[in-house]
Amino acid sequence: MSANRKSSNINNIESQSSQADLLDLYLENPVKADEVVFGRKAYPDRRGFLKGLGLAGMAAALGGYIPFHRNMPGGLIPAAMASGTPDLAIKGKDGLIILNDRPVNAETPPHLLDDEITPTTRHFIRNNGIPPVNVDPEKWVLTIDGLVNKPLTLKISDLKKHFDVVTRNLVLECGGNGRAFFEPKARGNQWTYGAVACSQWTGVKLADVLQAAGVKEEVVYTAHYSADSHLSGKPGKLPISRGVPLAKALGDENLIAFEMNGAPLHPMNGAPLRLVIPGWPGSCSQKWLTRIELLNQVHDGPKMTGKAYRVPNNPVAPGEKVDEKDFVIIEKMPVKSLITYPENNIQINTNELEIRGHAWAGDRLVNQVDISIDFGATWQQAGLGQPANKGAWQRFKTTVKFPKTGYYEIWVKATDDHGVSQPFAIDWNPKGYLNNSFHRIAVRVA
Ligand SMILES: Nc1nc2c(c(=O)[nH]1)N[C@H]1C(S)=C(S)[C@@H](COP(=O)(O)O)O[C@H]1N2
Ligand SMILES: [Mo]
Repeated sequence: MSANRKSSNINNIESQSSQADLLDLYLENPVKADEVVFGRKAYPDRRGFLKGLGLAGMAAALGGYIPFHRNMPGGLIPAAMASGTPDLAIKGKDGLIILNDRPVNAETPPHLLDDEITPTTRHFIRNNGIPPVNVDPEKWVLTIDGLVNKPLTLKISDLKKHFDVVTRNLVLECGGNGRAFFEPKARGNQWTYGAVACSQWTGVKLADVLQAAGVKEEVVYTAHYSADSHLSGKPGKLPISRGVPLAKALGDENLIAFEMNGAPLHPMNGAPLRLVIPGWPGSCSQKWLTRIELLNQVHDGPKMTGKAYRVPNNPVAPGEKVDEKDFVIIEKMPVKSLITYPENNIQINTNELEIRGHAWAGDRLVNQVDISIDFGATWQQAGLGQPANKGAWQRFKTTVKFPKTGYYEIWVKATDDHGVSQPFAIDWNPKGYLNNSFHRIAVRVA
């Protein structure tokens, strides 16, 4: 193929639509997308070259011809895409940083989490497998079974008809949020700060639905099942199936949700139906929910056993090997906070600056938030709001005064209602969970 023909190919592709097509294809069927873009059989060996339509599509998506396209390894996420260029945003998402394309995992930069209610466009995505496609909300069925008096099969319309519908702001945070800062490195998605959100969810209370089915005396744990498929493509193999102790499941804060911020759920956030179990690792909040089973023992589904979503039962030194039997399941998430204004690395010409953000503390309340501009030598207490409801985050706000020009770091530290504060150092664990060390941003005063 001549160079001319190549460039005319690119010109023929209307930039906007091919970006959307390519991204949609990656979201719906990454194997196929890689085949189209990188040539046949890009998976599992991830080799092959960008050519033909794939090259044209990628070039259009990136906004220009790629002179060294022959050097691009199969499956490479272009840096332009990985850095969250708005052009390449996932449909219905805005400004997320893509960490992985298969499965899709994307986090939100802290300054885009400034709203009290996180817009759907900015809610992070954490997928363990491949989301279902062509879901029909009218036909969706949720089964409640296991150790119940009366198994239930409920359509979404039944949920709306037979149960109280409630709306709540609820924090979802991935257990691995902050993993990127572990040293030695922990394997898995390298989340920095933005695998957390507080959207407004509408649905029915999990407790009401379980009570309606009649929880048998011997029940101690739930098991959650969904319609996404395993990366291997093996039929019937589940990417993830977790659960919670019955006492948590019966908490008034948990929802079976069919709306997010007043609209149907985003396809990547579990449409048409999901659990939202605030304060516990996000993995407890099964997306694309099809079934809840009640058990007389701790659930043993994928990502419940071994070291998944577990931490050592005693503190360990960074890098220390820990025996599998010494791990415990993560329950409530620890106290944490995030500066959402200003953005990291800003330069200002005044000596006063408003600082704001959110704080949250698993099943607890946040009692105090402190800010330091001198690397933790002194702290000033910030104003702190109440949560909109149980499970929502709390707004903090304060104004800091800089004594002179120069480089500063703003540090934030929250304390929960049991007097437990965020640590400065990371409590290292082998899988990189529960990093609630201080959030810091840089400010240059000119
Ligand atoms: N069915 C299903 N549910 C799931 C997951 C998944 O991969 N499949 N990921 C879990 C994890 S690990 C997290 S942190 C949250 C993330 O929710 P979000 O993608 O809507 O932000 O969903 C949880 N529910
Ligand atoms: Mo997660």
